[in-house]
Amino acid sequence: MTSLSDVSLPSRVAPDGEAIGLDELGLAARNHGMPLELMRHDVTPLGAHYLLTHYDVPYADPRTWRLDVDGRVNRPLSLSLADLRSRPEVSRTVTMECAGNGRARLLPRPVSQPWLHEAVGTMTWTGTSLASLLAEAGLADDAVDVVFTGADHGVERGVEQDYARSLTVADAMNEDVLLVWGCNGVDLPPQHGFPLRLLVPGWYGMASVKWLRRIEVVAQTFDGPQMLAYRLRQDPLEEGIPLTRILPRALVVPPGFPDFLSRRRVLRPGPQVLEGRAWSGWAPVTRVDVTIDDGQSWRPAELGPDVDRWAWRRWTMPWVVDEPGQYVVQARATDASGRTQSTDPLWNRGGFANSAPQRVEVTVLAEG
Ligand SMILES: Nc1nc2c(c(=O)[nH]1)N[C@H]1C(S)=C(S)[C@@H](COP(=O)(O)O)O[C@H]1N2
Ligand SMILES: [Mo]
Repeated sequence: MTSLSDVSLPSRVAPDGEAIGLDELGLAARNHGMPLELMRHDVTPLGAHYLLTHYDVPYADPRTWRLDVDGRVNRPLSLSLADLRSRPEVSRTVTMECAGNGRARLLPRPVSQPWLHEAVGTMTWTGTSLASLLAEAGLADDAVDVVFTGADHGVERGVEQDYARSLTVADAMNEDVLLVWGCNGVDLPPQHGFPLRLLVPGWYGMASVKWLRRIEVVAQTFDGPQMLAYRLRQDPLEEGIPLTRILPRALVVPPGFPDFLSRRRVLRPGPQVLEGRAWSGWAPVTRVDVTIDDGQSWRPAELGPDVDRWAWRRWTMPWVVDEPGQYVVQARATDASGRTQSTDPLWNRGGFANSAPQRVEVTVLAEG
């Protein structure tokens, strides 16, 4: 072993019949999902939000940590945590979802973090506006992209790198984008980006760079490896379509009680209320449809209050279960832009943006 290509292979699609392997299990154990029953909470309890960390969680000393803002700016800045915290504070409740959510359901399966449906969470994030910081630094006339670099370092598909992602100047100046140091009322935990992360509401999680240490304004389009990786492609060599905003999705709080191993749901007859959450990064959710017969018939659910522009919305649907037997419950979200969850998974090599509906298999027991 003398080169990085000996330890880091190109991306791969599992051949027919290849089960999830130990590499994928290792990733799944590090990067946990949110238990779906916790969707009963408007805000995901601390520690239960999903996690996705490509490399290692870096160690940061808050006393010496600094954020550098440089490149094509008129006044480069170097800020301590105290400098940042003295800026006007904003808190927003935001739903974040990994672009790979649903990947393990694709056939053939792209080999990577094998999410089922649980790579989502909603926290109340506290920080300050990115746009006002960039305005203070003053963007040069030739500014094109803003590059955000984390303190974490690794190798991926043969390329050694710091995790880095960019936004165009227009996207970075959007007033919703925040630099955050807190979540759910506490300092960011190390695994969520301590001491500072970017938060890009409405976008898939990869845009929200954790352990942020540098913001560099550049005069050309940034095409770092994480910009090239998060694209929808059928073929590894094609240019592909960059992932940006979150497609609409609804999930169901699994009803009844589970079997330990299969997670199959068990219910006793009687009145039930099915519930869940729905979100979209494109436009507010306007409709959720629910089926209990595996898609033969759909009925509209009732929507709960719109809590925050970028937070998921609760939905409910009464269900009087009178016949013992097997049921398959699914939910589908539609947003105000007219986007709706497709029932056919959108297959792509990266396994991204698979918003095919969750199928919840339910066994209703005979009375008694
Ligand atoms: N520096 C850095 N930022 C990162 C990542 C990372 O590995 N390193 N992972 C990204 C991805 S793919 C996702 S989905 C979100 C996950 O954020 P969370 O772990 O706080 O839920 O962080 C993003 N930001
Ligand atoms: Mo992700």
